[in-house]
Amino acid sequence: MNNKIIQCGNKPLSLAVPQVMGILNVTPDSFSDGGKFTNFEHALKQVEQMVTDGASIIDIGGESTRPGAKDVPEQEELDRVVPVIEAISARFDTVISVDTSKAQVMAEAVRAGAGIINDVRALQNEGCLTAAAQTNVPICLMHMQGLPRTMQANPTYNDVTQDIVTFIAERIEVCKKNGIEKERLIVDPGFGFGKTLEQNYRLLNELAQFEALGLPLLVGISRKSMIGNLLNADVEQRLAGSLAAALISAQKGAKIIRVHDVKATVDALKVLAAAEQPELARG
Ligand code: 9MG
Repeated sequence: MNNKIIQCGNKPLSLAVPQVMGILNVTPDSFSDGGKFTNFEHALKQVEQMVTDGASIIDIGGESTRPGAKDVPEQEELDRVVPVIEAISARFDTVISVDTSKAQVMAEAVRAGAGIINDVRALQNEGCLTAAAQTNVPICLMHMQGLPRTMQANPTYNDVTQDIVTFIAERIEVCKKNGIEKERLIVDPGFGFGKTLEQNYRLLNELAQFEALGLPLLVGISRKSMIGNLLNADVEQRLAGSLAAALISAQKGAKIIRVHDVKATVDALKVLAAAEQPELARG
């Protein structure tokens, strides 16, 4: 059920083996690469590198979701992401994902060529269910407790993994009632979004429980505080921890891994694949 091909607009994407989603933030304030790719040409170069390195999806965000991030007005977000999506769509044969929680941005981004909607608010904002239903692309429903500005204040759960599985199961039902078939959905526990360090690692340990939802699982841990705080490492020193988390996620069933360091992650996943199926190992 989870090893399927998903249709991302006009591009099929096989999830038979875990796919790497490269991150392209077109924001001046993102936590890990903040501001580096706001320049248009620089953004396209970064996409070219990520595609060459083996990313099969590029996730473009125009509003930072890091803890404490400020809201961005709709027109500003549109101005940041739509031209970049149009340019990538014209130049590269890659699946484009739009990281947004705004209905109008979802609609315009898909029109411009996005093949996945990645919503960290799981379509809870006004108009998003309708906007997403009117497209034909897959939608990633991510869990977040609270809002980016305050979410790390005091996250509380009865059972972190089961509470999140239940939340996502409820969102799947809401989607179905609003005309979004289950087959179009991808699920994501939302590492770092309203979770303590211990809750994040419990969730990682128990990731296989998301299989019960019967949908592809997306995981984003790359360079996050759950790596930095555990290792006492600055953002630029989090590669080894991020790779370990990517491999654990893949072993526990993740089909899409959202990362900054595409080449290193692709290499690590190739080693995992060879160890899992030595008969397929080739030089
Ligand atoms: C936009 N964004 C930042 N972190 C993320 C994560 O873990 N998952 C998804 N789907 N999107 C994310």
